[in-house]
Amino acid sequence: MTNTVNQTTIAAIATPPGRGGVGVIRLSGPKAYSIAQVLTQKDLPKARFAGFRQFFDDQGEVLDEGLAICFPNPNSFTGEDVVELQGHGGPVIQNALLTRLLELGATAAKAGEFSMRAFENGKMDLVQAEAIADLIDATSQAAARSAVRSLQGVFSNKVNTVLEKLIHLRLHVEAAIDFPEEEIDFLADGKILSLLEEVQTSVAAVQQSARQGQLLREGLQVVIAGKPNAGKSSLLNALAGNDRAIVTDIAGTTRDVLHEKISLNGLPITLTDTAGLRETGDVVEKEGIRRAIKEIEQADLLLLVYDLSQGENPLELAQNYFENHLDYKRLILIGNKCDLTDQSAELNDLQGFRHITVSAKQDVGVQVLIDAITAHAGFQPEEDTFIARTRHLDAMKRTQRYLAEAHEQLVVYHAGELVAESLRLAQNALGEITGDFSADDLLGVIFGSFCIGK
Ligand SMILES: Nc1nc2c(ncn2[C@@H]2O[C@H](COP(=O)(O)OP(=O)(O)OP(=O)(O)O)[C@@H](O)[C@H]2O)c(=O)[nH]1
Ligand SMILES: [Mg+2]
Repeated sequence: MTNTVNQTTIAAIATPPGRGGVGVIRLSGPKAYSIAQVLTQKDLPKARFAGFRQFFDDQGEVLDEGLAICFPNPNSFTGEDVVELQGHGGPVIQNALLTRLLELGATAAKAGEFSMRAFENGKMDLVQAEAIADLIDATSQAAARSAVRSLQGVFSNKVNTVLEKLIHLRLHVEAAIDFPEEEIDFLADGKILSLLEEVQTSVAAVQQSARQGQLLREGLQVVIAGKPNAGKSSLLNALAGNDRAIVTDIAGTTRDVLHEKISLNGLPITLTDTAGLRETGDVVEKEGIRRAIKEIEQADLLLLVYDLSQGENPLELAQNYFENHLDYKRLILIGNKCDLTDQSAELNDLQGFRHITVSAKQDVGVQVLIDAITAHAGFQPEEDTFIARTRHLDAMKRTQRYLAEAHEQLVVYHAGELVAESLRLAQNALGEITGDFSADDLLGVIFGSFCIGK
């Protein structure tokens, strides 16, 4: 925590743009009170009490009227002096009020600047600041609930518990190095090794929960591909539960890429329908196929659909089109139109590939497929799942790598100094999650993605 003292006083409209009964403008910084006083031409209300005030322009004309509420530092969202002005929620009046505050010496807040100041002043850590953004952006109840849990510190506490263990371990290692005559004995007595392994296990456990939280936040990209008329669009409709995509018996119906955001067993999914893959001279279709291949390459999971009634070999299809594009672990083969054959809907294995027979049209086997998709993602949200981001998982991966290095240096080489250095790097990587060790550019990236007024 840097505890920087900000000299500027920032202002922003905190409520969403548009019309509403109330519009809130936030002011934060050393001049928040004096600016609000000039604006209202009156003493400010008592701390945390709402006071009715008129808001004046530079000519002494009333711009708007409403409530002013003061939050003195350090007991405010940002930790600075904060004034909230609750006027009427129209874009013109809100902008006029904001312009007036800028005239009086405030600076327009950048995206995420209020949260950044809250972080800098130790009001919350990075995970909690990110959780606010995730809560606001949550697209499902489950995502919102887990964002609240992160905001309340569930994730941060887990990280901090591991950090404490890691620091404790480092103290042991540093002590061993400080007594060179006994260093080897120290390193070999098993205590350090068992502490290290305990830290590795703890990081793995947090990693496992964070992976669930990241899935909840970022969802899974699932792409449907296959030959024309295999029933790809029908499958998208069956999974989405509505008639989103056009279905006809004409081969080559879908030409463009089509995205649909859905939730399967609580897991957010972006489902993508693509043009049927075949050799063609048609320029439009060719472009559609080029785009389809691009989607396939970026998919977390590919559903390769084929028509059971055509007696095709799906593995040939997979090889023809995806040899150079596909990691086969990301593939489920789907035999569609089982209603036209004597096959029943089922999940089985086809030469090591997951294989499911369904009827998209008759909605047979679709739930089996849904379960296979969420199982593929390893999605098993628990009661206390917290929201997490790729950034957090990356930091944990690096932590694990440094811990593994420390383990090797300890067990194989008994090299105390190297163990210590790897552990220091592990601590830095883990500390990045909550912001204990965060570079300024990382902070810029994180807070820059927030919205203004937050
Ligand atoms: N009997 C039966 N017909 C199906 C099934 N699924 C799709 N069809 C039919 O197969 C034809 C093609 O379906 P689509 O969903 O448009 O196939 P597609 O793979 O999207 O085709 P393109 O967009 O042309 O690549 C339509 O006439 C569907 O009604 C099924 O499970 N059973
Ligand atoms: Mg289609």
